[in-house]
Amino acid sequence: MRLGDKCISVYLDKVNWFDADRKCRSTNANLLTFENDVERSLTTEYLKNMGIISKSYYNDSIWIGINTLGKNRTFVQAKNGKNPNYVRWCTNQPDNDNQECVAYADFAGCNYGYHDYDCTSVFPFVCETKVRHESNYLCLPRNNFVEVYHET
Ligand SMILES: [Ca+2]
Repeated sequence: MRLGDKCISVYLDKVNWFDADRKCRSTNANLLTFENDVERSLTTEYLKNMGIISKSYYNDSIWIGINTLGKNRTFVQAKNGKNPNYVRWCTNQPDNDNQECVAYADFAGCNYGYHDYDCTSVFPFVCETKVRHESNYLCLPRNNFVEVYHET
């Protein structure tokens, strides 16, 4: 069974939220947002194996495609302005009116969740696209995307 239905591409260079969002859009993708807890767990394990977001520390984060820019503390998906389907905040997050972008980390004992953070800070990031069922290749271009799914 396929879970997540997504292709992801991991960028290790640390950039601010705006540059991460721009880079994903330039490849016809979007910054990562989790649709459910299974997808979150699978992706987290993959990223930990790559050696990112493996430390229990707010600064070992990746960017998430959710922000509250111009939204007066309502957090919406950057790709469509809609409320996220799934949100998992870390303890006591979001906590700061000056922090308008969302990052993901093993932060303050939350065992991986979202926290609001300064958009101009720099983190690695992950772009996502839908799996292309109409193609022989589920994730194109093959050198940019890996297929994230789970066989049962
Ligand atoms: Ca915060």
